[in-house]
Amino acid sequence: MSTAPTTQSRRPNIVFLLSDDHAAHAIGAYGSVVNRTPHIDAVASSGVRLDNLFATNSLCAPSRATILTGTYSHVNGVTTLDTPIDASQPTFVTALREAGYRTAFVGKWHMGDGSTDGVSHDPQGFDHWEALIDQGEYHDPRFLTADGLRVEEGYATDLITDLALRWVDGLEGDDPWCVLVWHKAPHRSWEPDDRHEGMYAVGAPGVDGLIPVPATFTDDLSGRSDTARRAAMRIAEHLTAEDLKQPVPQGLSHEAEALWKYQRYMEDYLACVASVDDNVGRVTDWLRDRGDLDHTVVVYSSDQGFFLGDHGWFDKRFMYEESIRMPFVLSYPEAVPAGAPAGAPAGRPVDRIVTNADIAPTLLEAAGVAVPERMQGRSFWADLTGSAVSQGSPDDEGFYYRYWMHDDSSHQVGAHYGYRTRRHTLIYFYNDGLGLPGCSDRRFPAEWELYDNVRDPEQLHNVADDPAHAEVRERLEARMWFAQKAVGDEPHPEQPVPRLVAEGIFTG
Ligand SMILES: [Ca+2]
Repeated sequence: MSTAPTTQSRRPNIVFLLSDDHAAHAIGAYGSVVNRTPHIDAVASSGVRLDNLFATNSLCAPSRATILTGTYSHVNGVTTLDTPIDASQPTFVTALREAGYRTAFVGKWHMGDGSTDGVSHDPQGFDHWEALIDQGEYHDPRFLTADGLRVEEGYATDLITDLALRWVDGLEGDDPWCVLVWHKAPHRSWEPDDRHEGMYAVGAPGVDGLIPVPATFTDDLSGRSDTARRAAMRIAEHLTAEDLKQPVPQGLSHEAEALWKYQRYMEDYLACVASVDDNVGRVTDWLRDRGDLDHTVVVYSSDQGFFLGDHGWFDKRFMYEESIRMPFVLSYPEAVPAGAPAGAPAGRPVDRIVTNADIAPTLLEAAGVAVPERMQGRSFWADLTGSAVSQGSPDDEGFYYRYWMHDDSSHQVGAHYGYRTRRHTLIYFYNDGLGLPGCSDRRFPAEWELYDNVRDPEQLHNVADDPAHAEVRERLEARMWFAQKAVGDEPHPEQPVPRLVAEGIFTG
């Protein structure tokens, strides 16, 4: 083996593993009490674990578009599931390619295919791409490529890994490469492969009880907005026969039936995760065998979080913690020091607030490639290498969020935007689809929510109208106003101008 080159002389390869709807609280490194993910944990253990990385719009296609382009939904145009991407936009991948990287995409794209009015939605900027169509299939999936559509026999998570590794193995020469390995799992309808199906069911090897139920499972949402209560994401009421795959036992009480459905849902979800985890292990083993592990940036993340029975829900969309927090672990031994504190879950924790818009500039900085002007996110690479100089107080950190897909027919979550700091989450439900594709045309009254995430980490107490929080709410309304403006978005026309802004007391 030759002498290890320095990071200055050799640019890292990049393997970006992204899954779909994998909540951080179903990963060992994040302290999961419901499952085990030894291979994802191993990536964290040899590097870092981001504890406050948030989706700016907690939905599949929008998050993917933000991850690729480093821009917010209103800039990249992918606001809902029915607004396919203009794939000619610059992305971190096109920038890598222009800088000499070989690039490939394999797996779930989900930002449209074909073209509309001359705008192409198929992957661009990749030397090679093989993309599932729309949501894709778990079993014997169809892949769209530059040569057309074909069916691959097998299980999507295994196949996506196979195809990605095959592409890299076929490369010649020393130029660095970047491959996006974007899984369909563990997205609804949670279809495990034969190897993992039933592994969390009572009676399976090593399983001695039911999957633990989250503390907020029976949350009745009292004190919260009507918007929260309208959402059609209750495990007890809204999982379908296709989701559950088994007939609901007769004669159960409402409470027992909810618990039965929770168990059913989680058994399949976690079995899908187990397959993803195995495949993360396949990738890291393969890198190690090639002698590439030390100079490859390995990222494991998910397009958003997910409710795993939290507040009685499945799915995501809402600007609540379980939905917006994205898992993100990264290893790159040549430049990113490892070292979890003793007794802590795996991975050196990085707790600065960052978002999915920051991922693209971060990966570009890791590769030593200039960040295109258009990107709105900011690199957090220095936090990963440990060279970050503290900028301001953590109390000054915050990020702007917006969920656009108002009242879609299956989930019925109202459109909202908000601002989250370390301490608080402020949400304004404007409840208007604004005529966007995928939204209903029903309107509902605007509503506010405010949570103290330190005193109330489970977000059970909406204090938006609590006089004791009036001052903090006014300040947060003003900060949100300017954060929205800073990224070039606009408030809903019916939102009142915050008093501190209107009176010129807070000027951003
Ligand atoms: Ca998703």
